[in-house]
Amino acid sequence: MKALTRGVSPEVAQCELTHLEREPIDFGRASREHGAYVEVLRSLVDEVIEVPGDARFPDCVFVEDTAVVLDDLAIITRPGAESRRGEVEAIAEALAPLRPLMQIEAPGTLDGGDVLVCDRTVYIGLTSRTNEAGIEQFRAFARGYDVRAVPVHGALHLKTAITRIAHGTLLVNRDWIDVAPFAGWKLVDVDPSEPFGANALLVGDVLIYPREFPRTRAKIAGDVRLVPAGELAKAEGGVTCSAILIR
Ligand code: CIR
Repeated sequence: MKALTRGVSPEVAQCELTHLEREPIDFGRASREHGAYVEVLRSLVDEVIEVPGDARFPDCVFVEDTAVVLDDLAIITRPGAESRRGEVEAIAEALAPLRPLMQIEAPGTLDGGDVLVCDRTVYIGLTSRTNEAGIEQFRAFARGYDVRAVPVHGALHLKTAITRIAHGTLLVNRDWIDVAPFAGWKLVDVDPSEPFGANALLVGDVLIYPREFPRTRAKIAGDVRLVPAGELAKAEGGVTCSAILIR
């Protein structure tokens, strides 16, 4: 497995914000945090492809939103936030040698943070960033996958509300989604004091998880690697957002 990451933009403090109030973001601290995350990833995958950060794109570290890599193709997104649309160019270039590329086009919008791939089932959040047209285009590209739209309320992305933490198990904050579409899965609820604790990154059998959510962490079994994620959380990012896994 490979992972693709992108450096923190020196302009990260000017990031998009939807549900959070703006707070100062320390570029140095955010970069150190990201460096620690990349090191953990490096210990779990064969190769980390690092695309440099870009001052033109404050949110570029959240590389997950720019592409979804499936077994036999990669779908380059059209991010819902206009300020982020230019991020896709460098990522398409990095992915071109690895997969045939498809591209979401206007009027479609889609952020990778809304796409939860579970083997051949793909759940896609309908959010302020991802619209019906984006999901329709994704479905047409992803032949052989069962693509299901999931409404999300009050969270930025589907994966703010739900992620996979093990084979057959999802971690969820039910305040933001109805869990009916996830029948058949074992569900672990976040601790109510840690609403942002549902975002975890499963790499093989190992879970990368923010060290800021100890109560939820205590509910998770298996091999968990804790990473600092507090500075980029001020930019509304979680641990899935900063990597694209290429299996
Ligand atoms: C944004 O609003 O687009 C960024 N500030 C945060 C994106 C986080 N990405 C993700 O959850 N996949």
